[in-house]
Amino acid sequence: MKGALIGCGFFARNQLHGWADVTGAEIVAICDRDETRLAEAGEAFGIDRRYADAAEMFAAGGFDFVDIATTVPSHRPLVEMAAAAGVHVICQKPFALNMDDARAMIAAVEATGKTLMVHENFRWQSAVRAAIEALRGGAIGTPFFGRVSFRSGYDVFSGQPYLAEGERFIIEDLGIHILDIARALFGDVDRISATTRRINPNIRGEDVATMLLSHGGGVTSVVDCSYATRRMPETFPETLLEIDGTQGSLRLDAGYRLTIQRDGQEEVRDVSPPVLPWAERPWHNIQESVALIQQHFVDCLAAGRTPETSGADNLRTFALVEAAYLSAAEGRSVALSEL
Ligand code: NAD
Ligand code: 89V
Repeated sequence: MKGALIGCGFFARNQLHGWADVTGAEIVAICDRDETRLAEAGEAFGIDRRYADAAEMFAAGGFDFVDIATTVPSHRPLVEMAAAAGVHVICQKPFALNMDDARAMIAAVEATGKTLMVHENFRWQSAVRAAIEALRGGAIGTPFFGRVSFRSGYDVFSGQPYLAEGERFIIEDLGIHILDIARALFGDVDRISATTRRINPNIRGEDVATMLLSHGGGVTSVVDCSYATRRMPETFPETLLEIDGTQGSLRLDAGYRLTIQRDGQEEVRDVSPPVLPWAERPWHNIQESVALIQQHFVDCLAAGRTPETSGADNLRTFALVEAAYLSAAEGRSVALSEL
């Protein structure tokens, strides 16, 4: 399959490396309205077809899918352009500015019969995946409690300055991943309560969020996120897990250590992600998950399957983000059915 990528910024470099590793797909064209970034990416990855205007790239065609790696304000126009061009679509998270835009993008691609996947890669991190597979395989029986936790003091603003500028920050940018992991582990959510705080005075949005989720299948989970946590060792960008089930318990601790206890026995596994040749610590965890979700997309298309984080699936993660902000603003628990 041939692909085109739009947005050659901070994170797209990982996506371009990921595509170079994927079996069954290659990137043949790139687009960025910033000519310097476009030229740098083109040179670094040997891609000659370069466009400053996405409409021109779609008009020229010659690719089966588009990978949209821009920030959220451009997602809807670009996804709609892709739908009009009749290509498969991958779109970065956060998928949309609001639920209406998210629904419109899903409908636009659905009408073409093509596939839409949101690049929600955290559930593809190999350590998280090991926990998901153990849980789905019944390693601790039926889960009834979970904590999905991401607490860090890492400076994300130097690489992504826009994160300091938005009215919304941690739930929209990072919490969205952690909420998605909670969904991957425990299923869909009926209600959510959230509190938020801003600790760092140099940013606009909230940098701490604590959320309580009631999952339809009976699990209660706590999803807690912070970029204001001073801890040693610094665990960025690890998601830590603590899960109780009817037959045992599972923990994913700092340092990618997975512990499963059942029937008085304990199994401890090192589930550290590999550092791919193009990756660097501490980002290697996220970087590997980029290549894995891209391969998943290609494999799904080849097999006629729907990707795990399809647009329709991700709408339910995105709804959790909206519901969490509503809950924090109004100081009440929010039913997902309200959205
Ligand atoms: P960035 O600002 O560094 O890069 C975005 C690029 O898109 C810029 O170069 C910009 O010029 C270009 N662009 C924007 N609109 C365009 C348009 N209409 N046509 C052509 N080019 C356009 O942003 P980033 O940090 O790379 O983040 C991009 C997206 O990736 C965001 O949605 C962010 O949340 C997401 N992200 C995801 C992860 C993850 O692990 N999944 C990690 C970091 C960032
Ligand atoms: O995954 C992300 O969207 C990133 C980061 C991990 C730094 O929050 O913005």
